[in-house]
Parts: sequence; structure tokens; C-alpha cells
Amino acid sequence: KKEPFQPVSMLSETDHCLNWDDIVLLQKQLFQLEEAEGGIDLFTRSYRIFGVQRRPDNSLFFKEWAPAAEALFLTGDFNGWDKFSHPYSKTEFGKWELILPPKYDKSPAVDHNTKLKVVVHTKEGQRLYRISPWAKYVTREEKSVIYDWIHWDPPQPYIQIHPRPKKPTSLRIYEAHVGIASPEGKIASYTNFTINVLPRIKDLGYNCIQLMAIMEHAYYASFGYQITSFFAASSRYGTPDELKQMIDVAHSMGILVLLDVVHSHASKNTEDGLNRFDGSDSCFFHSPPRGEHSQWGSRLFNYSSWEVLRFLLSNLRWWMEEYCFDGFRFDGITSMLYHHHGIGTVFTGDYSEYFGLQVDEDSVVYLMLANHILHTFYPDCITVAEDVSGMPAVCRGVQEGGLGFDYRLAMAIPDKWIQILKELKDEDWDIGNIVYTLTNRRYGEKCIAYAESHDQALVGDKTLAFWLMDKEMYTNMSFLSPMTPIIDRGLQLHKMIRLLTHGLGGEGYLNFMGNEFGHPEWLDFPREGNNHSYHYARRQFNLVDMDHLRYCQLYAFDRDMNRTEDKYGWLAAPPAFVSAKHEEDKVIVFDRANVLFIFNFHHIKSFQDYRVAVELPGKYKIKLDSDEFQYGGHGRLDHNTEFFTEAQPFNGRSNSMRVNILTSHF
Ligand SMILES: *[C@@H]1O[C@H](CO)[C@@H](O)[C@H](O)[C@H]1NC(C)=O
Ligand SMILES: *[C@@H]1O[C@H](CO)[C@@H](O)[C@H](O)[C@H]1NC(C)=O
Ligand SMILES: *[C@@H]1O[C@H](CO)[C@@H](O)[C@H](O)[C@H]1NC(C)=O
Ligand SMILES: CC(=O)N[C@H]1CO[C@H](CO)[C@@H](O)[C@@H]1O
Ligand SMILES: CC(=O)N[C@H]1CO[C@H](CO)[C@@H](O)[C@@H]1O
Repeated sequence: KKEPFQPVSMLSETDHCLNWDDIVLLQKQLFQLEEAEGGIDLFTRSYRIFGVQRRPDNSLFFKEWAPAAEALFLTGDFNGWDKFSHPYSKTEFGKWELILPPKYDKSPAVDHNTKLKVVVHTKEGQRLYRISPWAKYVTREEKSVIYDWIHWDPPQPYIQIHPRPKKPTSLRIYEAHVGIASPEGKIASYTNFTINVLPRIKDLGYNCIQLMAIMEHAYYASFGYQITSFFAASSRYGTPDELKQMIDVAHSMGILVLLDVVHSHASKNTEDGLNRFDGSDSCFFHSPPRGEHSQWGSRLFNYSSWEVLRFLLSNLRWWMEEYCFDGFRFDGITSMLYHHHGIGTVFTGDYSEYFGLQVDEDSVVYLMLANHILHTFYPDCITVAEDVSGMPAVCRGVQEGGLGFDYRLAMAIPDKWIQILKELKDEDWDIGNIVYTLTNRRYGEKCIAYAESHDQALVGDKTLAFWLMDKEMYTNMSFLSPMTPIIDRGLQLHKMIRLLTHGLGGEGYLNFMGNEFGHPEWLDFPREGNNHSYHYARRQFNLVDMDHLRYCQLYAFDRDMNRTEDKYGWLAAPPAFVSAKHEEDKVIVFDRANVLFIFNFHHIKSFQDYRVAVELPGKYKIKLDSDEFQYGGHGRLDHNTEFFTEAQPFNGRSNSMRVNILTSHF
């Protein structure tokens, strides 16, 4: 039995509190949720009431919220698609219910894996065919454009047996997409991912997967960001049970799985989405114009609506309870936080940009509520905010007026790397600016650093590997041909950029599937503009397995970078102390978790007996060296060398020592 829900404890001192009004609003919402409908626990598990439920006697109970509807009917395979034989009856607050008694043989009236639709009669006399917003499984037949609601109630459901792994102190995230996770130009399955990709992730030393494009989205090329069925795991990759197995196997390997959750907007599809479910242009959404996102062409939720709160909060609990996810990456937070959705807005960091009438208080309170409820029911749950605006306190507790996230994505870092690779010659790199970008984060808020994510892999943009090596990757990556200057520079900088970001940029690290080995091609989903081709909707893991190609060297470095982090735990340690950011030498030195990081970005110069600062005195040894042969380096450093500190203070540290640091380019 669960403890009664604990409301947020009030702060006594308002002066420490960033956003007092929002805390009061949050308290009010929590109080109302606790009072109504049997408490927050039940309210946020409304997926056990809405949609369809099988009761112990095998009768089926159907329930929907469709406030603008005139009448609701259930139709499907079970009644020969009769449109009028099974009406819902109207109850209070725009809700509709229907009970189907069991068949003569006591089995449920609707068989597992058969099709259903809700028929909505509007006040204007239209008859609309709809999928329940609570549908747990939807599929599309090969030639059809429209999805079907499938009654999913397998006789032998998959039971997950592995407990959730312990929450790691150092989060190393592998951002992944199941459908593109194979070298073949077709959609890969959950099972394929389980068999072929999970072992790679484990080997690479990532302890967390951030899974994209799981919530069902009718349009594959939306990359999972135009959701049509919020409770359905995409059937493109297999059944709900196969996803459960995939998560179970990940857990057995000690790997957490976060869901990329999209609550910031919804697909505008009507036939297979939530839009105009009850025939009106509001229901789950604000009416236009507020309810439409002008750039994304999608619908925006009305977060002040009781039923929307039920729907979205229950959605979070559904993925936690039913699939055993370990947390969420909340997509598109910036669009939620501001009435202007971030469109045409530049954020400079001035507080006036974050506090004022442009802030959407309903969304702010929704996010506080979501985080509070998740962390209360699942203390180890991890939530990550995708916010480009840099709003303060996104990752502080709700008690302080924060939004309650655990981490935010450090979105400025990938932009910086791209800008550098695109615009600057090696000799013009601004070392101070690089260090500034990597260390410029809000005090007391945790960041996930990344050199590149799926954003940079998408067609129209370029990955680091592509910026660095471009077309030569197709012709010059073989060990059988001599190393060219472009490939040499590319291999070295690829590793150094990633390690620098890993060590200095945050409290967590993220990599997008394939970039760990410098995946040579971009991502482009099948769509009209490319003749519906799957050629670029894949990841060529086969390249890593080819012994004669250099991709395996980048892979090995990525693996050992993670493993080394696992041993020393710099992500979990306080931010680094940067003792050198030398513009002329192009040298960066910092220490974190008693690990000393030394980077030489100079395009030609090596330095002998170069003094570097360290805090702890003693003997130092090389633990990870991007110049090792096995990583595509030149093997110039002797790993048996021991470095002894001298009690000579240097660059703000108590001790120092002399090292040889070689230029990365041969
Ligand atoms: C899935 O994996 C199997 C081998 O495990 C392979 O035969 C099959 O072609 C793969 N399919 C895709 C789309 O990757
Ligand atoms: C949003 O929900 C609130 C509360 O239910 C309601 O008063 C308001 O009219 C809704 N807005 C729209 C545009 O439907
Ligand atoms: C698509 O296919 C048509 C006919 O096969 C061809 O003419 C056209 O160039 C193709 N377009 C692209 C973008 O590949
Ligand atoms: C050494 C080597 O194989 N160099 C090749 C690199 O790729 C270019 C084309 O991109 C070829 O012209 C070179 O011969
Ligand atoms: C902790 C850990 O696994 N460290 C590994 C880091 O990478 C080096 C180089 O391959 C390995 O030798 C270590 O075992």
C-alpha cells in the first residue's frame, strides 16, 4: 500500500524562492488532485479507467472523454463494423461509458488483436471514426494510410523479470532510434535492437539509452516528434511485448532506458491522432490560434484542463508502470515555457527573458507537477529537459520554484563545435571561447554535455565526422591505403572533441547512435522528397565490424573513454578546475575527479617539458591517450612513463609537473 501523497513542503523564506507564484499554483493543483477522484495515485493511473479495460468477469469497460460529442458508438471486428449497435452512454463532465458483457463462453466480447474504432457523432451531424486517445496499440496495414486501433490483451503477456538498475551517478547516454538501428535500408525491430544493438551499447560503456520515436507517430519522417497515439508503442518495430523484452534485457545489462516523451505538442492528424477527437477544435488543445504551433504545424495542449492533466500525467505513469522505463527526456520544453514558443526569439541570458508575461504559467505548473509526481512515485526516476532558452532553475527542485528536472541538455555545445568546424581554420580556434562554452552552465543545475546528437545527423546538417572528413570517408578510411592528412586530422579531432566535451561539458554525456564511430552518412527518413527511400534511414554498424576500416578505432576510443569515466567518475564530480587555456599554444589543461586532462589542439606544434598544474601531489600515469595506435593515433607516447609532481604552485594549483604534449596532427 502506498503512503498518502505528500504535497510539496512550503518554504518558509520566500527570498530563496525563485518563483513563488508557481509554487502556490502547484500546491493548488496538487491539493485539487488529491481531493478529487480518490487521490493523485488513481488520477495519474487513469489508463486503468479510460480506453478499454477487461474486468475480472471478462466484461469490457470502455470510457472516453469527448465533451463536444453528440453521441459515441463502438464499432469493430467484434460487431461486424456495425456503426449503431453499441452506443456509449453519456455521464457527467463530457464522459462516455460502455460495458460489453462477456460472450457465452465467458471470453471477452472483443478478441485480442482485433480492430476497433470509436464513432463520434458531432453536433453538426458529422460521423467521425476515431482511435481512442488511450489506445495501447495501433497498427497500419501495408497499403492503408490510416491506423487502426487494435485491442491488445495477449493471453500470455511478456513479464519483465529484471529490476530497474540502480541510478548511476555518472550518466552516459546512448541516444537511439530503433527503426534505423540496422545497416539495412528498412525498418529494424525491437527484437533486432535487443539482439544486435544492446550488446554494442553495453560494450561501449554507456549506462543509459535515450529512446526516440517510441510513442506512435503516423509520419515516420517526423522522427517521432508528431505523436498520434500517446499510449501506444510504435507498432512499426513490433509489438508492445517485444518492447518490454527489449527494456528487460537492457535492465539485465545494467542499462537504464529513458523515453523521449513529447508532451509539448501533438500531431494535427484527425483520423489517427488526437486532433478534433470529439469533433471540436479544442478538447485536448487550446482552440486556435493559441492551440496551434505555427512552425511545427501541430496542436498545443491546454495544460489548465483537468482532463489534459489526467491524460498527460497518466501517460507518464503508463510508460513507467507498463514498460518499466527509468525516466524521460522531455522534448520541446522551450515551446511550452513561453507563449512565443521560442519562435523568432534570441536568448541572451538576461533574466527579463525568463520571467514575465511571455512565460506560459500553465505549462510551467504542468512541468512542475509532472516532475514532482514522477520523483515522488519513483525516487530514482531521471528527467531531462530539452530547453534551448536556458531558463534558470529548470533543474532545481519544485520546492524552490524550480521545474524539478534532474538534467538539462547543454544545447550550446554542439552548436559551438559546428560553428568552429564550419568557420575556423585550425590556427584560429578560440580556446578561451571553447572552454567558456563548455563550462558556462547554471550553478547547481546538472547538464548533459554532447558534441553532437541526432539533430546534427539529420539531412541538411552534418555530423562531426562529416565536417572533419567529408567525402574522404568513402575512399580513404581503409588501413590498406595510406593515411591522408584529412583522415588523420579528422580521426584525431573527432576523439579530442568528444573527450573534451565528456570531461568538461557537464554532469552527464550523450552520444547519438553511430556517431561513436564517425558514422559516414546523414539521416534522411523516407518521404516524398526522396522517393520514400530508406537508404539514409539506417546506421551502418557493419562498418565497425570491418577490420580493414578505421571506424573501429573511433569506436574503441569511445568505448575506452566511457570505461575510463566509469572508473574515475568525473561526470559525478564537481566541475573541472581549468588551469590552462592557452590561446597561442592551443592547449587546454584541467583536472576533475583527480584526473588530469591535457589537450593540445595546435595544428603543428608539440611541446616538450610543458609545465601543467595539478592539485594532488604524487605520481601520475597515462590512462587514456588519443594518440594510441589502436585509436588511430601515432603511438608516440610511452605509457610506462611516470610523472612526478613538484611542489611548485602553478596556474592556481598547488603542484605542477612537466609533460610532453604532442600535436595531434602528424
Ligand atoms: C534483424 O536482425 C536479423 C539478424 O539478427 C537479420 O537477419 C535481419 O535482416 C535484421 N533486420 C533488419 C531490418 O535489420
Ligand atoms: C482550457 O481548459 C480550461 C479549463 O478546463 C478551460 O476553461 C478553457 O476554456 C480551455 N481552453 C480552451 C481554449 O479550450
Ligand atoms: C524519384 O524517382 C523518379 C522516377 O524514378 C526520378 O525521376 C526522380 O529523379 C527521383 N527523385 C529523387 C529525389 O531521387
Ligand atoms: C591515399 C588515397 O587513397 N587517397 C585517396 C583519397 O580519396 C580521394 C578521393 O576522395 C582519392 O582521389 C585519393 O586517391
Ligand atoms: C575502467 C576501464 O574499463 N578502463 C579501460 C579504459 O580503457 C583502457 C584502454 O583500453 C583499458 O585498458 C581500461 O581497462
